[in-house]
Amino acid sequence: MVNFSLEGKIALVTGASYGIGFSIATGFAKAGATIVFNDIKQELVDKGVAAYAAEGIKAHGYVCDVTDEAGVNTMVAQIEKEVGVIDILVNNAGIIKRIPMIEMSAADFRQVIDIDLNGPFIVSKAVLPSMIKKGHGKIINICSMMSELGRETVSAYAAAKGGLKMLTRNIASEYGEYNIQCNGIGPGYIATPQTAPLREVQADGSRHPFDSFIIAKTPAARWGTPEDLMGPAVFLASDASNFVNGHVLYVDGGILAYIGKQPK
Ligand code: NAP
Ligand code: GCO
Repeated sequence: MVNFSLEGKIALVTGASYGIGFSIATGFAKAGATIVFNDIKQELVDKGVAAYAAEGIKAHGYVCDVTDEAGVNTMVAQIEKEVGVIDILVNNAGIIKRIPMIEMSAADFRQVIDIDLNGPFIVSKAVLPSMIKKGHGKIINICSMMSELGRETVSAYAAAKGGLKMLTRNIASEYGEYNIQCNGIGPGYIATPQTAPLREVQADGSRHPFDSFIIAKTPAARWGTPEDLMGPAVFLASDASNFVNGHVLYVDGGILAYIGKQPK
């Protein structure tokens, strides 16, 4: 019997007050899971709790920075006490800095690596011992097109997301024998606040050149929506994917399959 249900499961989605994390958590709740999320500021957590409530979801929100190891350990212990042992972790919190590499400071580079790569390491490390004890667990790392491809201005982000793909494979390799599956989701270009600057309407009312570029580069001929990630995330969080491990599922409207349009 194929089982996509998340009934009785507890899911922690990091950085999920809005955007991709919010949609993934909402998909999980609709499949039966209890939702826990964190964000760096109290006001964002409050906004997140209210946004989940508007969807009919009672979410448990915590203030925590994923780069703060002691803070993450405290949060995970608190979640275990107040909600229960985490069955599903989604490492979603992330940032991007779009700066040409030769102009980027090492401090900026380090900050992106810290949040986008060290963060998933720290949070995964905190939840794994209880997953091992419980005899099952699902970790989903939110990767990127930049886990496979490069482009101008995103050197730190590409390095972090490429690293996250390999961290995914390594967690799968190291903890697969404990019935823990660690997989990635590689979203294509998704319309969220993170990509809003790339879609800004120009002064003359025309589309941002990057916006037109992405439409032409995507066989689906559109930007993705956070909701496009719900089904793939539920699959990777459920028993339906129990023999899928160390895989990155690209949800990109076909970008990685496509050589691109011939210029007119
Ligand atoms: P977003 O709209 O910017 O949301 C990211 C969330 O992470 C925000 O709530 C943010 O809080 C939080 N966050 C940032 N730093 C954090 C930290 N140190 N600790 C805890 N939370 C933190 O981004 P999104 O577009 O939904 O992206 C979510 C994930 O998908 C990211 O990992 C991103 O790289 C990845 N992704 C996005 C796309 C896309 O096209 N949008 C494509 C592929 C992958 P603040 O608001 O306080 O910063
Ligand atoms: C960029 C974008 C991307 C996307 C995404 C693609 O500037 O190229 O922000 O990196 O957010 O990660 O999958």
